[in-house]
Amino acid sequence: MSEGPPFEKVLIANRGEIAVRVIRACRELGIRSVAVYSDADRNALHVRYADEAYACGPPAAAKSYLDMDRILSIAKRSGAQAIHPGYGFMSENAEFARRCAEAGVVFIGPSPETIEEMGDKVLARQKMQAAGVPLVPGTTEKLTDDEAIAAAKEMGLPVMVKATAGGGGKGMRLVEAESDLAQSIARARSEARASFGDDAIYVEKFVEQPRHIEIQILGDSHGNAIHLFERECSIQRRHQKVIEEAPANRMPARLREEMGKAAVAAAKAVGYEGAGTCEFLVDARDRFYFLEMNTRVQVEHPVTELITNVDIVKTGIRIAAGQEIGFAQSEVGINGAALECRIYAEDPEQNFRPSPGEVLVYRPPGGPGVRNDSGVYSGAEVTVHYDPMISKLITWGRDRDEAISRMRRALREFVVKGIKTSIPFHRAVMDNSTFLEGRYDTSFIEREILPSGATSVAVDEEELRAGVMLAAIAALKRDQDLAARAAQGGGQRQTESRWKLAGRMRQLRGAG
Ligand code: MV4
Repeated sequence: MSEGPPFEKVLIANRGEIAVRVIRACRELGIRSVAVYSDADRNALHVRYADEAYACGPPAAAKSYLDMDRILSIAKRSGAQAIHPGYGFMSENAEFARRCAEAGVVFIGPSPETIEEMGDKVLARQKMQAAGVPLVPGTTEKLTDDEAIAAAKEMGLPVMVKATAGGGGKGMRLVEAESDLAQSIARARSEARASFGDDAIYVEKFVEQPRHIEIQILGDSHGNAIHLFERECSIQRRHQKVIEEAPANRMPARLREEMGKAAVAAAKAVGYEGAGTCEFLVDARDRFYFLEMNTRVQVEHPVTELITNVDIVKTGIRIAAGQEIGFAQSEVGINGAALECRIYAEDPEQNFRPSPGEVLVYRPPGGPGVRNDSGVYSGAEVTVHYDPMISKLITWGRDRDEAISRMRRALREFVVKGIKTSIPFHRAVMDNSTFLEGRYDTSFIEREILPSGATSVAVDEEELRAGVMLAAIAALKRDQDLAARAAQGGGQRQTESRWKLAGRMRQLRGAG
């Protein structure tokens, strides 16, 4: 394939590791890259890697990375032919995609119509139902309060009341008792109104202890669509993914095939162009249900890249330039296994409180099977203005055990000083027997590691945090002291005992 560079110049409307990732793809494709940076990011890594960089405003994202006029004017000024939005920021903003088109700049991603349709979760459910994709049982219309209550009673509790404009866990409520329906609906609506300016809701049957398995898709403007198999993203904390892997655990060939087919049908149903993801819930009986489609490159795309040898970001850029995907479904297979640990500038011992500051020492791991996608370096500043993820540590192995051994080894090599990070947390997970057996679901962190996991679904989050956190922090401190004393006596290393507190956490919770 010697088609020449798909574009001459691309603007990356993002920051951090994903901006770096896109710049790398551009470099390999022979495309000049244009970075934008807020005042807080003057010295950021993505600025150093790009061919050109332009200031785009003050630190607050709303006034810089989210300022459409400003970003589009920089695109014009720099002569960029296309804009890559990365993830977050304007990546799923249909208005921005539309404005790019009006300005004669290619938006690297699906059409504004697709973004809009998939952003409206009820419209997405209608589309997917028509395409024969299995949905979580529930409603496919926006409902009045009375309709929602009637629908919930008919399908039987527990149910999830979800904001149509939501997604990713925002604006949803678990309702377990009929007597709570009215109040939960009211709360879901007011949350949705505050977050999205839209209080429409729908109702789904609650899927108990589901696994979160998603399928990477690629579609092009020539009508081709394929999938790149699945990722398992069940390890989440308050709807933030923490560890992802590919392929998924406990994935019978039949389920894999059916989910792949469903994802391709979904892509075709919306004429999907670019890289996207179909999110599914998989229940204990291996039934799968479409949850939502993410119309962007995802944080965890590298695990798929490592097992399929497909460069998802480069392929997305080529597709946006009108090229074909360039390979067929039959040419894509699964080779080995990959894991990703998201490393945050957070203190895992202080309820994952943000830990901004200067990265005094940054010494990332390397060696066989290790990839580190990062936006920081020694001397970089982690500010409070943006997402605190500083690095994605990804390992590959011929099988899951090898990927885990490499992750354990890489986490041990990783040195970050000046800020606290979630590295110790990841080290603990790599020794957790439930994780090692691959027998976890979305309640993993809540059950095995911490009391403050995905609790918004099951319990009132504020209440839980207020009461249990104080007790839990005290418990952590006690354990730390014990571990420190043991270490002094030539005993075990501290990090090994700190997290094995699930039993105590449960006790505390029961007592609270
Ligand atoms: C659900 C569910 C159970 N049943 N919907 C959370 C994020 C958002 N994308 C949808 N989510 C869920 N929707 C029904 N009908 C459970 C979750 C859920 C979850 C999903 C994926 C990964 C982690 C999760 C943690 C808690 C709840």
